[in-house]
Amino acid sequence: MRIDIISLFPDMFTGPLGHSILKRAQDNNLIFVQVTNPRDFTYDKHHIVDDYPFGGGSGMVMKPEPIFRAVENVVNAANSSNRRVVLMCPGGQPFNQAKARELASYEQLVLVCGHYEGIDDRIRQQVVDEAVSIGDYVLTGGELPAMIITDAVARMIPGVLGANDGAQHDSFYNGFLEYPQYTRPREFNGWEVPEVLLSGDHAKIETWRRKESLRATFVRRPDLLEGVELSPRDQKLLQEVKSEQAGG
Ligand code: 4GY
Repeated sequence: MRIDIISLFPDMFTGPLGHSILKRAQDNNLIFVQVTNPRDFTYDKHHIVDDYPFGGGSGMVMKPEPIFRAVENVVNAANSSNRRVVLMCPGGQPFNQAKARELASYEQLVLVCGHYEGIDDRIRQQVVDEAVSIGDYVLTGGELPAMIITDAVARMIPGVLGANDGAQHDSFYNGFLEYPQYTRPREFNGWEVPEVLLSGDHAKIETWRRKESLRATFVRRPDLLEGVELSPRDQKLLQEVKSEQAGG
């Protein structure tokens, strides 16, 4: 997969893209990520990328031509019709795990980062396929959202998390929160690891994990259980959780 980020501040991305799993994924050619600066697509002497808003008002608006040319350039470079041009915008579709999976299915993603008071709306109308929001708050630019989307999308690509593909085991992959994890030592400060995890009984461990996944969801994010069709086994486990939570 190829991810093109259109941003006036390419240096902001060197940290997140240059470390850990995203770095390894790029080194292994599982993803190709490139940041393109619209300022490199200005032809005037001062490389102007923003201007005053028509109709008046405070702040500056990003001019359409540099963004248009930057997108055109990366679209031509990828030469794939299987692409999505996505605008980072608080008014967009909510970004969640389902959206990450959807975006991971494209050969090319073009993430457009606005800055200042926003971008000329003709870009949104004519160039952008969809706007996406990472949450109901306003940031100073689309750069942090683009990093978040790159991260969440990249880890859906087979091989990015390693050989034993972890994304399938995620909380949210099956719609519930993750069960608790433990590692050595077995006892720390007098705090013990749950006995069942040391039992070696894999069926018992699987049932415990499923139940604790349901418990975490019921306690912390009950909204995720609304309108969900549970298997008979999950219904039984959730009933146990509910009586235990009521009692303790
Ligand atoms: N929230 N989700 C967001 C954002 C900043 C428009 C220029 C968000 O995705 N993007 O806050 N983006 C933009 C907002 C003006 C800065």
